[in-house]
Amino acid sequence: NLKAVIFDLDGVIVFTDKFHYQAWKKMADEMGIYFDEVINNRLRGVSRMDSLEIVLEQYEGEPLSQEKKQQLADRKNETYRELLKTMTPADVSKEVRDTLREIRGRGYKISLGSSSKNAKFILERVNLLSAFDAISDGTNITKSKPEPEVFLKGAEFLGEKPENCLVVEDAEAGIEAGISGGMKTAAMGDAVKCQKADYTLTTFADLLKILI
Ligand code: B16
Ligand code: MG
Repeated sequence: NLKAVIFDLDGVIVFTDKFHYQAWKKMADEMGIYFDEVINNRLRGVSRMDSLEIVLEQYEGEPLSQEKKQQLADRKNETYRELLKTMTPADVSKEVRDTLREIRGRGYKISLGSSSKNAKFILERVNLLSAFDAISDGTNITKSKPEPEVFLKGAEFLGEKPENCLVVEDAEAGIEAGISGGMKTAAMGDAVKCQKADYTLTTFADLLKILI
């Protein structure tokens, strides 16, 4: 008895991982820290400050103060936001737009469930804010995925019980968050290989086979 769908943003609706990569890479290069695509993959669904800690695993200098870490995270975010400004509605596929509209047309409510503090900015850039009935993102949580907080808030904002919600995720941490929140889960992209989700999506439109 699914009644609502909670979508992750990066890796599901839009693909901003390349911008995260470029922004972290710039910060890492400036600090003389090794950074590559494999490390970038570990940042999927992880909050900004937790991501920084992963990037700093390769740092060989003196321990950094909390203030310095905040500066590094802010610097990365400035670069990232500059890159986000290049996004337009063309960065969301017709498949995603049509599927979201169809899901709503079938009577399901739709929430975002993203770790990002830039989620609204991104949805505005790609003109998709109105496709969502609620937004739960990095600005309304204290614990990041795999903690279920971001999805529980999404369900609460929609007025739905967690067990009636389907979480759509591309990160293993996100699937774990959905499971521990008592929700049904659907995996896309990178999250498919962990084999923990209730459903596997080959394409975004596959959702229409689950949400009948
Ligand atoms: P920000 P999601 C996540 O978005 C990204 O996958 C992750 O790489 C990023 O560190 C996190 O948002 C925080 O983003 O720095 O913009 O607050 O997949 O949960 O939509
Ligand atoms: Mg994601």
